[in-house]
Amino acid sequence: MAAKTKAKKAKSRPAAKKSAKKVAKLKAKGPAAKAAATRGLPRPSAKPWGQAGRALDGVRILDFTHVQSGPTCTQLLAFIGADVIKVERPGIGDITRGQLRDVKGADSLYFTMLNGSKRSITIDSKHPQGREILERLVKECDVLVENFAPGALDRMGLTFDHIHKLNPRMIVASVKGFGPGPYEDCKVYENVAQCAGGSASTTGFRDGPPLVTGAQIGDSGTGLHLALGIVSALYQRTRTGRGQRVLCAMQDGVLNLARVKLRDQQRLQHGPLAEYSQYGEGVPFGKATPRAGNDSGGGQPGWILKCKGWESDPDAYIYFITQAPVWGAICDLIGKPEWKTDPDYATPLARLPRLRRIFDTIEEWTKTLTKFEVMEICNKHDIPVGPILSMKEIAEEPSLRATGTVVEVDHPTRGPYLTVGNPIKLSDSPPDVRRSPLLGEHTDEILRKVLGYADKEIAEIKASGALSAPERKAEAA
Ligand code: CAO
Repeated sequence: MAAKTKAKKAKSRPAAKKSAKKVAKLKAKGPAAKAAATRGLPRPSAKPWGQAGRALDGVRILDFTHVQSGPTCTQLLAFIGADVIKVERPGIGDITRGQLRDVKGADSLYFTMLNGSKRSITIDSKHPQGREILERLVKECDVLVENFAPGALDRMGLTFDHIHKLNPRMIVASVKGFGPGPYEDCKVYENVAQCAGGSASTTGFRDGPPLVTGAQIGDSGTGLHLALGIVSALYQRTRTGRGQRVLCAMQDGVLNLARVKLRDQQRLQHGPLAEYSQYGEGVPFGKATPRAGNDSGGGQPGWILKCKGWESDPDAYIYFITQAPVWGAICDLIGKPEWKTDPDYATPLARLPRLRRIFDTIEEWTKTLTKFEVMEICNKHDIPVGPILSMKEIAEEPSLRATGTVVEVDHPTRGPYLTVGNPIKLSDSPPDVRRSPLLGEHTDEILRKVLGYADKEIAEIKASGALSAPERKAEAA
């Protein structure tokens, strides 16, 4: 039977081929072939670059985030065109509005620098009418982003199942401290994540305690991961038509950024880590990846070296990388041309046990020049170096202003302030960097224009106390 079928198939193959060709020919003329050629995409826009809207135009985000991790994510999405509606607790708002205040009565820089380009609505999510408004917002938005403590969203009645019933297209994106496991119920802040994600144990000097870094890899780092998860889910939704959950745990985010240290943990089983300076200093390795001071994390040794003025300027330093291909140029610059041929220094492998001596010698040279002079000279020879820039220098750097990485915006109560604009440059989506909203600044606008409430209904909602702080609620009652 099987043989018969095979024979039949073999016989009919040329005919099938012919008819397939025919279909293909016919199809080539039809709309399906056109679609296949363009993969379902519209024709390339003929509009000039930057005038075809923004990347996330038309995406509306229900922003239930607070503090830093979640707001980093939604601010970035706002910069690339999403309409971000930040829901805040009446009277209080995001707790950071009042934290680390520098101008009396004005929203702090902590808040303003993480909530630009958003709209703010105040809703008491535990008030029955507040709940109702929230549910209407769920139906009108594409993505809900939150970073409450575990369980808080469910306690508001907004379980994923309920949200999915209200709006099956909605993407529900969350930052939590830990993923499922023994710590999933814990509240987590930046430094907790840096410690639990493996960063702190590998940062600092060998003879000192673990250190946290100034870059907010736990909060802002996880916010960035979440933003990628959201745009991925939005893209998948264009095929499936349905939303999904996106979860980023801060521990996972930090570990992802510290992956080279997990790499080293595994290498350690096969012998000492020769590029760590402790190898050259003859200090034995323990069982875990050690703190590496300012050693480079890659295969090209580097260290931070003093520059002219280091005695009084805490930032007169430069990061210097002894990249192998430019070793000869380094030797010439520092007045050690003989190292180019000396077998103790000529190859990267020979240099590894002598890194301390090498960097001390280079430092003798860098100390005679400012960090910018070292940078200028080294760049001419393709030697990778990086000046230690203070935040003052960064704030004043004209090139960062010119690219929109540092942006000055005006604010009605605090006046002009600097913020970090969009670090992701899209050639056809100009960034939309605006000041942060005042608490509840857009409440009426959102109720009216997004949710379609009439003036009379808005007055009734206000009287119910669903949009006001407890004192005002008592008055309303
Ligand atoms: N109306 C009424 N209640 C509201 C509200 C609103 N508009 N918005 C928030 N709330 C309520 C929540 O419902 C919650 O109440 P319950 O605990 O009664 O359910 C409460 O406010 C506060 O939520 P929270 O527990 O998230 O806030 P917290 O200040 O105690 O904790 C934090 C802060 C960051 C530790 C915690 O939110 C958390 O662990 N988040 C996840 C990890 C994270 O993002 N950390 C980074 C923070 S940045 O360093």
